[in-house]
Amino acid sequence: MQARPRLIVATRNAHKTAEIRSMIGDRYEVLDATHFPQCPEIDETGTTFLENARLKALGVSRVVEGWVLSDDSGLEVDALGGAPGVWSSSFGGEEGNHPLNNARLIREMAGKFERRARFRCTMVLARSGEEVAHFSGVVEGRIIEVARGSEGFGYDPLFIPEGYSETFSELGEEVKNSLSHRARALAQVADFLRDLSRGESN
Ligand code: ITT
Repeated sequence: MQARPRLIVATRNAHKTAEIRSMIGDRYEVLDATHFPQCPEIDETGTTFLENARLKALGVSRVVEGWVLSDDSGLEVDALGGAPGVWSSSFGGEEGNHPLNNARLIREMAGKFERRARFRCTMVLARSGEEVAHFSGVVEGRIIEVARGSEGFGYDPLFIPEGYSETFSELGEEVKNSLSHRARALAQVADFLRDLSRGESN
């Protein structure tokens, strides 16, 4: 079997890496920033998903060889004017603390009739410190009042995708990875890389 090309995900979020690996791990050897001690901590100082995705992809691709893919993602809730959005990871007051984030979301949504929300994911593909392309994916849905389910991560126990009656956490990995914001962005990345490698071999 031919060796799979390496795709380095510019993240330290093990859940993101696991989802990306489960979606394209048959075609790419998926590694992340935790495999490369030279990867810097990247301050996400942007005010859009694209700005932050660029900071992460370029920061890592300056110090690691090969294809680097970043993922900046978050939840936009209509009744909260699009919050937590770019600040999804620290909504509860502490970076990456999912229980605190979910507790704040439940509090802020208490008694609200308008429950529409969406997950958004922006990915930047980079190489040698240069952006090559960017992609984005969205999944529409709604926020429920009490967390349900045990799979996934982040806001998954509070989010029901459109067309379903269970949360991402209840639906589980296979269903989530067939329709999520991340799956939709990643499908475009995979098409882009496939077209590129076909072009190179012609
Ligand atoms: P990296 O920056 O290292 O990639 P991170 O978790 O800080 O990891 P982001 O800055 O992109 O990543 O923040 C994403 C946050 O949005 C994440 O912490 C969750 O709170 C939420 N989120 C993103 N995708 C999600 C998903 O598929 N399911 C549930 N919550 C998600």
